[in-house]
Amino acid sequence: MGTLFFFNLFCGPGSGKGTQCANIVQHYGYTHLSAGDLLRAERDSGSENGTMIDNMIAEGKIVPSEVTIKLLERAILETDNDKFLIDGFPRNEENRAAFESVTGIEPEFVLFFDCSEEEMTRRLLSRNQGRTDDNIETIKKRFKVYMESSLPVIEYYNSKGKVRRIDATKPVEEVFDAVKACFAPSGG
Ligand code: UP5
Ligand code: MG
Repeated sequence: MGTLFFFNLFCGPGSGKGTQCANIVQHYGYTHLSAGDLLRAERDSGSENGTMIDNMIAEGKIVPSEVTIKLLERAILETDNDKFLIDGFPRNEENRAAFESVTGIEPEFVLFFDCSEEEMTRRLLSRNQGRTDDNIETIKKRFKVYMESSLPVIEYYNSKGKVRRIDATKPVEEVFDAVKACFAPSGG
């Protein structure tokens, strides 16, 4: 797959991943790969996996690795860019190990947006983009899955010194200032 530079944004639901990815794309020319957006597009395309993906998202559960990884690989191959930011993936240890063994690539670094559940809930409930998982019942399930399955991945990357933690409770512009500071040392 060649030499790719990529990093992950890996944080709770509603912490502002999508919002900051748009800023990073504009400022640094990365290609944004949102695993959630790819799964929603696959669901809406009438794919044979559509119903399964729809059910998993509505329950806040993690779609099997092979499905998500195939979509990410396809998106990586479809672009000429060699700089990627992967938003909302890997979501559990199995996702991470499978992606690394299939692609042979590891992130340069991982952005971790620290945000309280209260604030994330408030943002999700006021997003108003018609997402089937932005209701209080599913939001609670998403937090549970995040705490149980996703946080261990952050601990793994932390043990490798790859995590850059950002206070994501601040306004969008201030969060982006902190994001930019993370790019500075690596010359990104
Ligand atoms: N907002 C953003 N930043 C703000 C700020 N600093 N101050 C005030 N408001 C702010 O932001 C959410 C809302 O908050 C927006 O209205 C924004 O304006 C405002 P957004 O940037 O959209 O947050 P984001 O972190 O992207 O939230 P999202 O809901 O997309 O995160 P999730 O991780 O829940 O969603 P994702 O799309 O990644 O996954 C959805 C589901 O897909 C998962 O639950 C799972 O079922 C499935 N999935 C998999 O199975 N596998 C995968 O690998 C990925 C997803
Ligand atoms: Mg998002």
